[in-house]
Order: sequence, then structure tokens, then C-alpha cells
Amino acid sequence: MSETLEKNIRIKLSEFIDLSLHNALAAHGGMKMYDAPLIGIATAEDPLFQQFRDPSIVGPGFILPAEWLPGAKSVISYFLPFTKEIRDTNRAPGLPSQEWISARIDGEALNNEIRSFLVDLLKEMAADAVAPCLDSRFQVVNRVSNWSERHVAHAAGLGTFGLHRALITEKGSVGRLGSVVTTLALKPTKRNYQKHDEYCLYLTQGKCGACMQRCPPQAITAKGKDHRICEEYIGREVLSRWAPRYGCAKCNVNVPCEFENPVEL
Ligand code: B12
Ligand code: SF4
Ligand code: SF4
Repeated sequence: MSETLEKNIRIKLSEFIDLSLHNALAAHGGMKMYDAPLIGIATAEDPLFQQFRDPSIVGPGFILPAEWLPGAKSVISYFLPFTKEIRDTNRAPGLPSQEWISARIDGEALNNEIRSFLVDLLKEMAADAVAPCLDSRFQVVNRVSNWSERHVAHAAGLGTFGLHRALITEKGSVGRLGSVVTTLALKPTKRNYQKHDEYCLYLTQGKCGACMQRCPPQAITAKGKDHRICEEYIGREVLSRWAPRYGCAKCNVNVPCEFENPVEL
């Protein structure tokens, strides 16, 4: 029963993205933004969610699934990989491409449509659903949100973190994430990892480190990524030139974890 539900959700979500007229950059000749999504499911009671409240992981402000939605049973998370065309525009070092900063904005607008589509789909299936990032309770304080999409995706079996702190999935790290909490009971996705950093060559084997070289303000070192340096750089060098568009992600492009899980190679 539940397997049919999951299959149905996967098919409908993929179709919605594929057929959306908004899955294209109008200002750049209709360049396609997202390839087919990866979709993962966690149970709402997964102990990882409680663990995320640890100050060394996300922090006490992380809101649990059942707090977003009483009676919550599952969390559906998805990864939207940017197409090769979009990734190719951002390979040169230095400032981000015009296509990339447009995809940051148009891509998140479509991501919000996808979140709403999933909520409506689940309601049609007689369940209740909430997209935390669209909820009035959602907030980001000092670069920490009360619903971290990367951590949620990690719990839902979609991947692990890299030295650059992006989530590395089976389709790499260049893309955006979204999720919804629902009262529908769904079969959780098996996590193919034990630790939170298994897909990074540097953190597991001491190899690579390519993202350190790619970062214009050197926010990434052997110790990890300094979110403050990254944010200040994007504000100073990108937002100031092209607001409201912004972004960077040089650390995610032209590196072994760009579009695949590098430890499987
Ligand atoms: C605030 C924010 C920022 C801040 C801070 C970055 C950050 N990574 O936290 C700034 C402005 C710098 C930023 C920059 C960017 N961002 Co941003 N950002 C967010 C936002 C809104 C919240 C992030 C958050 O809550 N962080 C919480 C802190 C605690 O995370 P953390 O410190 O990295 O967590 C570490 C610890 O938990 C540690 N850890 C230690 N022990 C353990 C144990 C366990 C079990 C686990 C799981 C972890 C763990 O591992 C983690 C990684 O090192 C999210 C959207 C959302 N709602 O989630 C997007 C988001 C993270 N950003 C995203 C993107 C794409 C970007 C940019 C590339 C911008 C761009 N589009 O060009 C850059 C660079 C990203 C990068 N390399 O990290 C994507 C990430 C996609 C991906 N594949 O991972 C997100 C998810 C947006 C989205 N909807 O897709 N961002
Ligand atoms: S570029 Fe290399 S070191 Fe950096 S996150 Fe990816 S695999 Fe890890
Ligand atoms: S997004 Fe840009 S500034 Fe931030 S860590 Fe990656 S390369 Fe560095």
C-alpha cells in the first residue's frame, strides 16, 4: 500500500518539475534549470531529528517534524540538480555567472512552487502537510535556520556533507533542496551511510580538497568552511553588483563532487 503511495508521489513530483514552464531561465534563452529530482523519505520520529538539536549539529532552535505538524508521520525531502548547461556557465574562477545568479532566484521560486505542489498533492491524498520553509514560523538567525534542508535531506537518505558543507548526493552537490512534513505514513528511504561526511574524499580519505582552491575569499580551509566569510563575500562582491540576484557556489562546480558521489568512482 505505502509503496504505491511513494511511487505515486515520486512520479507526480518528477512530472511537475519536468513539465513546469518555470523550469527555464527566461532571461537566458530558456536554459533548462533542473534535471530529474532525487527524492528521499524519513520517518518523523527518526532519532536524527532530535540529534539535530545538539549545538554542534544545528542547535536547540531546530523544530521537530511533529512540532511543525501535529500527527506528523513522514518527511519528504528532494534534491533538484542543476543541469549541465547551468553548471557549465559557472566553471570560470571569480565572480558567478549571470545564469547562476538568475538560477539562484528563479530556481528558488520554482522550489517554492514545488513545496506548495507537494503540500496540495498530500492534501488531495487525504493527509495533512506543511512545508516548513514556507511556514510563518520559519526563520534564519545568525546563518542557522530552524529547518535546515541539508540536515533533513541527510536524514531522508539523500546524502552526506562535504568539506564545503554542501550536501553531496548521488547526483552531486550542485542543486537546491526542499522538503515537506506530512501525516501520511510512508516507507523511509534506506540511508547508504553511517556517518554524516562519508561522501567527501577529503574528510574520509584525506584526498581532493579541490573546493578550497575554488573559493574566491578562501572561506574553505582544511578545518572546514567559514559561513561568515562566505556570506560577507557574497554580499560585498555579488549582491552589491546585481541585487536582488546573488550566489556563488564556485566551491560546488569543477570539483569531484559536482554531479556525482565521488567516493563511488
Ligand atoms: C543560512 C544559509 C546560508 C549561509 C550559511 C551557509 C550554511 N551552509 O549554513 C550562507 C549565506 C553563507 C549560504 C551560502 C550558500 N548557500 Co545557503 N542556505 C542557508 C540556509 C537558509 C540555512 C542553512 C542552515 O540552517 N545551516 C545550519 C548550520 C548549522 O549548518 P552547518 O553549520 O553547515 O552544519 C554542519 C554541522 O551540522 C556539521 N556536523 C557536525 N557534526 C554532525 C553530525 C551529524 C549527524 C550531522 C548531520 C552534521 C554534523 O555538518 C554540517 C556541515 O559541515 C539554507 C536553507 C535551509 N532552510 O536549510 C540554505 C542552503 C544551505 N544554501 C544552499 C546553497 C546552494 C548556498 C550557496 C551555494 C549559494 C548559492 N546559491 O550560490 C552558498 C554556499 C553553500 C555552501 N558551500 O555551504 C543550499 C544547499 C544545497 C546543497 N547541495 O547543500 C540550501 C539548502 C538552500 C536550498 N534550499 O537548497 N547559505
Ligand atoms: S571538492 Fe573534494 S574536498 Fe571538497 S567537498 Fe567535494 S569531495 Fe570533499
Ligand atoms: S559559495 Fe563561494 S564564497 Fe561561499 S564557500 Fe563556496 S566558493 Fe566560497
